[in-house]
Amino acid sequence: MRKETILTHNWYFTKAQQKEIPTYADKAWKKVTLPHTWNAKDGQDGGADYHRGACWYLKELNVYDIRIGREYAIEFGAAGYDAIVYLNGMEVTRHKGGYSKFRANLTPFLKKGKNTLVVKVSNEACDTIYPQMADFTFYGGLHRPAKFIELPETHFDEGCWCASGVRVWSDVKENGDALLHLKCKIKNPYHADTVRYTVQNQNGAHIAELYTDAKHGEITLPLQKVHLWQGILDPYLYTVTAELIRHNEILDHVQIKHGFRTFRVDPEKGFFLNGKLTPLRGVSRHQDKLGIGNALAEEDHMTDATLIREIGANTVRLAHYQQSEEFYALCDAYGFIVWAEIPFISKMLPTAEAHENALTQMNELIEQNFNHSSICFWGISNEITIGGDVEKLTENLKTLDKLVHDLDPTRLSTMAQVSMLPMESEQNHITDIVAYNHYFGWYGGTLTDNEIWLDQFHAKYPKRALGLSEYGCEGILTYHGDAPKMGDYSEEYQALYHEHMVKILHERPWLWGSYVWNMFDFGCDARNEGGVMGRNNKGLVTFDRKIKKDAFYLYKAYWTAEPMVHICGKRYAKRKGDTITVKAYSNMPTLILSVNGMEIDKKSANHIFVFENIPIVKGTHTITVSAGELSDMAIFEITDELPEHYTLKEDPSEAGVTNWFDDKTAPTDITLTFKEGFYSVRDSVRDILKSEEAGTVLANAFGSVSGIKVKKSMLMMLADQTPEDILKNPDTAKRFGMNPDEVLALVNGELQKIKIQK
Ligand code: GCB
Repeated sequence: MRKETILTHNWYFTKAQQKEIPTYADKAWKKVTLPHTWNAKDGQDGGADYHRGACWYLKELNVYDIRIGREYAIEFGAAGYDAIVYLNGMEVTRHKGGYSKFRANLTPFLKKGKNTLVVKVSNEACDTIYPQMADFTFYGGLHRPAKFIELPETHFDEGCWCASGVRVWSDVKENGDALLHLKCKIKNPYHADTVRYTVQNQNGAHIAELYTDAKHGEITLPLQKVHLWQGILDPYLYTVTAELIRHNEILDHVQIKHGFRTFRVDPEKGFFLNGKLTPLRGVSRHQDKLGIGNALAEEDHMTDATLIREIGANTVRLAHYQQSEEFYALCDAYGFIVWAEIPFISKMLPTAEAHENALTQMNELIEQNFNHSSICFWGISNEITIGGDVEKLTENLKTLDKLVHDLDPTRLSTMAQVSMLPMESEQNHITDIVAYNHYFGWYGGTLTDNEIWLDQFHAKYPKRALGLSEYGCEGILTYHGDAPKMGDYSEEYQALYHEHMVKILHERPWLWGSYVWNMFDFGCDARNEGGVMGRNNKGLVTFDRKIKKDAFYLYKAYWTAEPMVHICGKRYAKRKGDTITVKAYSNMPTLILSVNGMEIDKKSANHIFVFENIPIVKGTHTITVSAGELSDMAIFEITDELPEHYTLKEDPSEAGVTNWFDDKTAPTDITLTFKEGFYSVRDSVRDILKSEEAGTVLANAFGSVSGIKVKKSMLMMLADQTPEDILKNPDTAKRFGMNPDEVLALVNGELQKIKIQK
């Protein structure tokens, strides 16, 4: 039988560069436990300056019993991003990609007694691994668990993509009968080896037992009236056990959970689960957490899944990369329909090697997660046209899409488009279904632009299934007010934004899916927004998972049936004036408002209850909102002045404009000049931002081509790019009647007037 040992303790770590493969850890090395990242702190504190480089891990492996014929391997849940594994000074394997599982076969290098395992892991910027550029921290390290595995000579074969060796899928007929397909791959089978598959229902009751020869490995089991996996309503899972048998002995075994379900997407009607229209309404999850980065413990995954269950989401987009296998398993168990994706995001690299990396990551994502019944969609890219519709992009996307279908004919491919990609773009016809990221009402535009855009697309392409892959708005718990407005970062505006969105999405069941960006605040060391460094604050829950923002309860009211009521604005604890407005979210039809125990008002509403003009005097008051036994309470203090910190004071020069090119004419000469000592489009954004003036040029230019107000503080996200890279986008340049070369020459001309600041 296979044996697995989790290797958590007694790892040694150093950032110091090594001239040779280290053979021991001296005092300079620090003892760490896995999962581990070296960016837990500096990847979240702002400044776009977290440590990106090669670091080293070392661990002694004591192996006393090495048996001929057995295979010994080490498996890493993930290593961010480029890892080379050495055993006793010899290179065993190299793995490129920061989020997928991989194995190193140690057998040829392993000796009896003490062995030294060394892993060099690097998150240094490089041009062969995705992601290249994105709004999140690229945490370096062995950030998922590692296992030492001992396998019999003949075993279920994980192949080169580290799959489980057994595939389980099913066809469910309308009458509830099903065909369960079982397929395995065996390494080194003998001719008489057999495989036994057994199936148990969720209660552990035995359902079936069947055998096939190991060389063939494939068999189909007809089952009558299966208990369906019904998403969050009833995520019923069967267990399939595959055992490899030789003579009278079980050599190896693998266990897999399986949910019987069917799904389809109808462009005109929406998403169907088991034949029933089930509009997918949910959230996206970034995995990282305050203080620990992406080095999550099992209970961290559990906390996230439990919060997602609490809010009532029936779908999760696991963005923007492969997440840990524990989390996909939790999605199976909790019934979330999953969109899983690879980090082919924002910027495509033109080289064959980089494309190979995208394909590798897709192979790994699918092979490693094929058996998770919760997954319905494979995402091939996110906002990939930001970097321009560069040569080979369409071709590469098509190869990725083909790979998805070759590897998995049972699921749909999708991609998340950037807002400014024109509806007419041919990129919208590559995957089976498509979705857009829109931030109307946050980065620009108005709230109603959301439904206008969605309805226009749907009217124009009624046969193209459309989803909203991202929408969201920053909400920082410090800022409050009665007149929230776009861009004020207040908890109230975030709530208002989502009130609009939840309603319009509810009214459009034909949208196959929608995903709040994001369930949790997350780390992006380059950000500096709303007075908070290093973080994207669009979460419905804080980065530490400790506080649920008001918008969380809005969705809970819409999406869950268990009676709940929530008073908004508890953190807006000091109020001014002789009347107040109390807002509550609830899934009850009628609520009663009481002030200091006295019933004041009664209202019936649809999830959002606004009690206006409630007379109040100075002092502290207890506000209660109730429905029968159910109630929530808040304390508000009425004062003469509101605390200053309720309003964010931002430097107005921070925000760029979106019409910078309007009064400019295209230059006749598009040759780029590079006067020494002056900025140009070939300097990095990081360098350009050192000058106030040059930073403003950049914010204005980027804001104008993207159509959203781009703040200087947000530009650090592009720190290592040059304006030349970014401004190549032909779609956007057209808006000003120019071509990308003219846009570039214009911006370059402006930058060339500004002296470089040291
Ligand atoms: C997007 C990106 C996502 C960002 C988000 C934002 O469109 O896909 O990675 O974090 O916008 O918050 O700006």
